[in-house]
This record gives sequence, C-alpha cells and structure tokens, in this order.
Amino acid sequence: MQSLHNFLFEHNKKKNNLPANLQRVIVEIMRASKYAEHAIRTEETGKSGETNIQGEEQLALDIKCDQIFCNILSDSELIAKFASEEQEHAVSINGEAGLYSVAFDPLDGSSLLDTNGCVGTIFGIWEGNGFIGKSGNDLVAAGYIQYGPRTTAILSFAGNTHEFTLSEIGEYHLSKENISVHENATIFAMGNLRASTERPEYKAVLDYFLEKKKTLRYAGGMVPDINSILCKHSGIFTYPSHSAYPKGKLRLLYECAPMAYIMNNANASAVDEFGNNISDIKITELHQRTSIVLGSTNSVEKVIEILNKK
Ligand code: AHM
Ligand code: MG
Repeated sequence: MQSLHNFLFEHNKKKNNLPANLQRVIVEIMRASKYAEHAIRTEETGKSGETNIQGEEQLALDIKCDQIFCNILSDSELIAKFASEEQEHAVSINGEAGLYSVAFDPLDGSSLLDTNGCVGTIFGIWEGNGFIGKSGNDLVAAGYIQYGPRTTAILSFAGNTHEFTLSEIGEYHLSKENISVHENATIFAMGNLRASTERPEYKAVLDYFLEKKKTLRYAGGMVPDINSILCKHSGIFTYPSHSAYPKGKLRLLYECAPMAYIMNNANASAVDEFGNNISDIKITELHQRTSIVLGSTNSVEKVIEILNKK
C-alpha cells in the first residue's frame, strides 16, 4: 500500500512535474478532509438557521466543514487566496506573497446528509493570487473527497487522475492509479430531470438512454454521481438549465471547473449544454453558474447533439 505522501514524492522524482509546494497544498487539503470526515460522521445533521450567498439554507455541517477548510488554508503561507461556496467574497491570506489560490465546495450534496447519503468536498487549485479572468484550463490540480461508507479521494494533477482511500489509521493510500473513462456510457445520471417538463429536448435525452438500455445510477450529489463514472470507467452526468436555473444550478469555480479538470485527465469530456468545453469558460464571478454534461466522450457528444437539434 502506497501512502499519499509517498505517491506524490515518487511521482515527482520520476516525472518532475509536481512542485513540492503544490504537493504541500494538496496534503493540507487532504488533512482538512479528515476533520470534515470526522464531523460528518459524528455531528448533528440539522439546520444552522443561516442562509448563504446563494440564498440556500445552511446546515450546521455546511458551516462546520467550511470553517475546517478555511482554518487549515488560512494557516498556510503558500495560499494567496481562497474562495468557498459558503462565502460571498474570496478571502485573501498572503495576497501576492502566496503561491496558490484554492476554491472549494466544502460540503457538496448536503441535502443528502439527513438520509445518510454520500456527500463530498470539491476543490480546485490555481497558481497565483485569485480566480477572476482565469479558467479551468489554468488549474494545476483539482480533486474531491467522497464521504461514504468509505472515504475516498480523487486527486488529479499533471495529466492524470488517481483514487486514494482513507484507512482506519487516518492515512490516505493509493487505491486506483491513472483512472480512464471509456468513450461510451453504460450508466447515466440525469440531474434536474424536472427540466424535461419544459424542455422536450431533455426528455429526448432521457428517451435516448432508455432506448439504448442504459442503466440509471443517480445519487443526487455531484460527487457520488461523478464518482460512479470514474469507478465504473464509463457513464454520463447531466445538469442542464431550466426556468428556475436559467444558467444551470452548479457553479463553475468550485464545482464544474474542478470536475471538468478531473474528467479531462481521465480521457472524458465536460461541456456546457451548448457543447462549449467547461475548462475554456472564463471565470467572471465567484459564484457563476453553468450547465454541464460530463463523462464518456461519445455519449457527451450524443447528448449535445440531441439537446441542440433544431
Ligand atoms: P450544493 O452544493 O448546494 O449541495 O448543490 C449541489 C448539488 C449537487 O451535488 C447535485 O448534483 C445537485 O445539487 C442536485 O440538485 P437538485 O436540487 O436539482 O437535485
Ligand atoms: Mg455543491
């Protein structure tokens, strides 16, 4: 069993494309995830009484997980700035003296907490101070942690995507190296299916998957839904716009851009509902939303064709 530390070190010794300071930032985020995992496992799943900038009611654990990641990142002299789903503004830590900026969704899928469903943390790491004007193409690493029956982390950097599993002694070890997703999806996860009531073309996507006898696997959390694609090496996840979310629900900075980076490094695609690469979209606002279609490349192309048929 190879530990995360050892894997990062060996990786750089062989390939020399993972700077020591970037390794340290990744390790600090993974350290924070262990505190988050403990809080999710042991603390109350109820509401906090607060509302975030997105107008969403925050659970006590949304706030707790946010604080955990904020505290650990604030302690690092390597961090220029961070941004969180739970906070209106980016927080400057070392400004121009810092080397990396980190954006994160501390607790994705928190509406699944009271059902004991899988939840996660998503993050992306950019070089330099801040996010505006950059895109997913500028990411230097991204990942997510899935807090499920086991806690696993997907880490993506230097062109590859790997899985690590948290052991009972609190150490992450490598469990899947160089994950690759096949071109054709065998499973499908259609988010925002309510959009099909007003968008016949989205209903046509559903009919297409049913006709092709694909298997529905929908968890209702972006992390577990995307994790299914990576672990089964095949699949597709969609979350289009509709009247309640004219630009889509999911956020570019700390959800879609990191997930697109992870997928692209696993030979899969991630585009918006018009077929634009998610990684090319410029970040103009911290909480900017986008539609997304992500996963097996041929199936992503097919969905875009159906959605945009005139
Ligand atoms: P959150 O970050 O507030 O938890 O919202 C993101 C989640 C995703 O995990 C999931 O794919 C989506 O929202 C589900 O949305 P819906 O409410 O349409 O089911
Ligand atoms: Mg989220």
